[in-house]
Amino acid sequence: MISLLDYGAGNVRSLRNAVTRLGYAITDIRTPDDILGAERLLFPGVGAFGAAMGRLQELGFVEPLRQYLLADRPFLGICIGLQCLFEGSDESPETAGLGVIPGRIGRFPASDLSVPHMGWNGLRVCRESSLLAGLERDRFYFVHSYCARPGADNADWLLAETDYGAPFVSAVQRGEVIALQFHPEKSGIAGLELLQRFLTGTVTVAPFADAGAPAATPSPDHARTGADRPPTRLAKRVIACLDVRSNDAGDLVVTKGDQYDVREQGEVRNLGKPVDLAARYYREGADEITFLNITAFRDFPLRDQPMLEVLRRTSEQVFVPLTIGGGIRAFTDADGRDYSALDVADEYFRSGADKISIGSDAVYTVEQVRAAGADGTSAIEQIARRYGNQAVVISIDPRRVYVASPEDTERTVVETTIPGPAGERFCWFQCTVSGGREGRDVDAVELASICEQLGAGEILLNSIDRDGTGAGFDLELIRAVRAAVRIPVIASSGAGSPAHFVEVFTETAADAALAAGIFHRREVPISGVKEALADAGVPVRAA
Ligand code: 1PR
Repeated sequence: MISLLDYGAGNVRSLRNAVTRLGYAITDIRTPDDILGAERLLFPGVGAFGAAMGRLQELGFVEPLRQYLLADRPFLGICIGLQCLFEGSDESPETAGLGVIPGRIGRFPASDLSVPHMGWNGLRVCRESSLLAGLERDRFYFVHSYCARPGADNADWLLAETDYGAPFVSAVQRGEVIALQFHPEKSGIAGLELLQRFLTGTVTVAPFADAGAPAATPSPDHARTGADRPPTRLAKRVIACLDVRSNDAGDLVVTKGDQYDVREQGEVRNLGKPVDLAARYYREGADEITFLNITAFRDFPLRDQPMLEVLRRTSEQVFVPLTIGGGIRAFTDADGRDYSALDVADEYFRSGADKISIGSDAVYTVEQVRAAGADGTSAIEQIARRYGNQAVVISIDPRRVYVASPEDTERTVVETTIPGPAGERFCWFQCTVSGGREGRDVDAVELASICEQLGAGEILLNSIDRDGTGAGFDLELIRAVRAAVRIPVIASSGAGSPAHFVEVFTETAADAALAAGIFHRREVPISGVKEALADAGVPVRAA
């Protein structure tokens, strides 16, 4: 029997789906006694450290959980579920952790690395464990801004470490108690394999004393047999994007526009069925899948049951991160009932999304913040507070506006190598709303920067000029936005060949690249993109 400690603070549907897919039934922990009665306990932490520990306190779970752990009973903690095992965290300094592992969790320091650490990274396994045997070369999906560092005080727990700047603790194990900083339920086949090993209860680990470096080395590296292996590297992500809408016959289809015009001879282009295509991209090695409900700006997404059903069915068979965008905003329905953007996001998360993406509403929010400051009520702030920053993606739909001189506008201007129609050498990137139909007086650089301050965790950077053209990504746009934020940036729009992916990763600091048309039309397989990247020395997760 598998017991799930879902303390109701966020989205654990992905983990439920993964466990169910592996053929196990889940029982939910509802009372403190359920913890002590559990046979195998899964603790998927979501949200912030303080919120997670606070919730455990409220529910009376802290003491039984400590007892369970100290009795060396089967336990798998994930992400915050690892961090809570420590004494405390700089994320919520006033809140005590479970204190089973000595030491504190700290934030990734300021550097030129994006934070959150988001995406697929490797493990340096520090001791023999059947949990990770044969998986040492795989990459796993991480998303976190805080981490534990390996040191003498946690050496007897350290199972694997990962590099992002300095090494951090990516897995711990002592006896039956295991915790992972990464998400096995979002880590494709390797992640499912690891989860299966825990669920079947066959995991053994070499004791601390067996694993050490020669006893003559009295350093904190004592147990770190992996410390001499090459550093791990965060892979650049390749994302498949599915723009979804109803066609004129009312069927939900994947479509793709040319500069956002999805009609061909009057008809909405139909490039396939959303669930089937997403499953295909998962099998072919996409690192993430993104759905954009592209007409949700005019229809109320909670009415769009087929779209929610697409998400549910996809999340049951796709075990990499799933993002959904479209229509996340406050809404009043025909009966006068009010819904907040958070209500819409809640439903998307409940249906299987790991992240949501906000387009038009982010532009209106930035206009308001510019005029009156932030007041904590925007969709970005509300959703980040409940689900964590990493769950909030901002989708920007900019279009170039050329100016003769930077003085001609108050917006952020770049000098461009692609002159405008009248030979202009400067441009700014104007944000649009409603699927590119309306331009606003906000530029992409300012938008990204303000959204980061409000709590967004990632930027999905489209380009209406390049969308569907196959002419390559807009490198000038990507550089300008990338330089303004520390959160990850996904380059989107214009991919026409594997060389374009190589270009965007070697000539900008984009963290991920997203494409639609070339994958839908089977012009290039995802594996072809990854091979080209690997040949160019760009770190990628093998397809
Ligand atoms: O404004 O919060 O309701 O969100 C609407 C979302 O739908 C936004 O994320 C917006 O980007 C998207 N959207 C709206 N209309 C369109 C359209 O095409 N008519 N799709 C649209 C934008 C952008 C990418 C695309 C890449 C790669 N699609 O996702 O797939 O440009 O394409 P390519 O590789 O073929 O060049 P809200």
